[in-house]
Amino acid sequence: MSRKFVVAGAQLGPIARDEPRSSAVSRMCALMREAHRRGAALVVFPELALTTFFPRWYTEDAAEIDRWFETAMPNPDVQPLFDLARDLGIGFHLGFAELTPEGRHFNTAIVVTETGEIAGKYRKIHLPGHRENETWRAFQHLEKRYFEKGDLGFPVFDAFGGKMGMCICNDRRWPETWRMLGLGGAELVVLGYNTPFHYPPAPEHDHLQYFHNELSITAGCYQNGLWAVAVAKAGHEEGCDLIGGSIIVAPTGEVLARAATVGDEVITAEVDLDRCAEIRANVFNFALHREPQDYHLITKPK
Ligand code: CDV
Repeated sequence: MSRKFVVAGAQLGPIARDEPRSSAVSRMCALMREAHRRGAALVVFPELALTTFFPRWYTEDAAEIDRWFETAMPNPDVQPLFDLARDLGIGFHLGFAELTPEGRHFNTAIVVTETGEIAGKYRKIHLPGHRENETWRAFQHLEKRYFEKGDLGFPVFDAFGGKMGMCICNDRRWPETWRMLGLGGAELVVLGYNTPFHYPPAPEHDHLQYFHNELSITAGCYQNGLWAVAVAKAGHEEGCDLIGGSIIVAPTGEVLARAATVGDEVITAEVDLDRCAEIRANVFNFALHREPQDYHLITKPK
C-alpha cells in the first residue's frame, strides 16, 4: 500500500442518553460514506463513539453500567459499520466501552483494516476523574470508577502501509504517551476524545480547552515526528458542553485540517508517512540525540 493516502476524522455531535446504538451507527455510516467520497483510506471516530458519555452519571448498580459496554466486537449493533467499511474498502478507528468475558471493563479503541480485520487494539491508560460521587461538580467524570487502567501498554502495529498507534482522550495530554508511541516507531497515531468545556477542579482554565487540546497533540506530533488524527465527540450532550476542534496534524506540528462545527462533520487531509523522516532524521533523531540515562525520574515508580 502507498505510504501517501487520505485520512478522515469523523467528528460526532452529541449522542443522547436514550439514543440507541443503531442511531449512532447509522450517523457513523453516513460520515464514513462522506469520508469515502473524499477518497479517504481510513476514517477515525471518537472515544466511546457508540453511546453518550456515560461516566458523567454516578450509579452503584452494576447492571445499569454494564448496558453501556460491548461484550463482543463486532456485534449486531455495530455490524453495519463493519459491513459498510468492507463494501467501500475503507478502514476505520472506533472507540467503545469494552466488557471482557472475565468481567473486566476498559475504555477501548480498535483499528479495523479495509478488509474488516482488527489490526490493533488499545485500552486507555490515563483514566481521568474520580471514583466516588462528588456532588459539588456540575457533572460527574467517573472514568476511575467504571474502567480499569488499560493493560496492553502502547502497542504499535502494521497497518495502512506504515506503523500505527493509538491513545484515548486524556492520554493525549501526557508527553509519555507520545514518546512511548514514538519510540515504538509509530508514524500515524489515531485518537478520540470527549472533552468538556468546563473542568470542575480548575474552572479558571475553561477558556483554554481548545488551546490545550491543540497544544498537546501538535507537540506530541512534532516531538516524535509522527502524524495524528484526533477526533472529538462534541456539542451539547445531556447538559454538558463538549469541545469540537478535531484536527489532523503533520509531523512538523502543523494542523492540516480542523473541524469548524460541534456537530457531525468530516475533515480530511493527505498523509505522507515518509514525511516522519523530516523530523526523525533531524532534530528528534532519537538514536543520535536522546539521552535516556539522564531521564531516570520519568520511569521511577511513583
Ligand atoms: N474523556 C477524557 O479523558 N476527558 C478528559 C477530561 C475529563 C479532562 C480530557 O483529558 O479531555
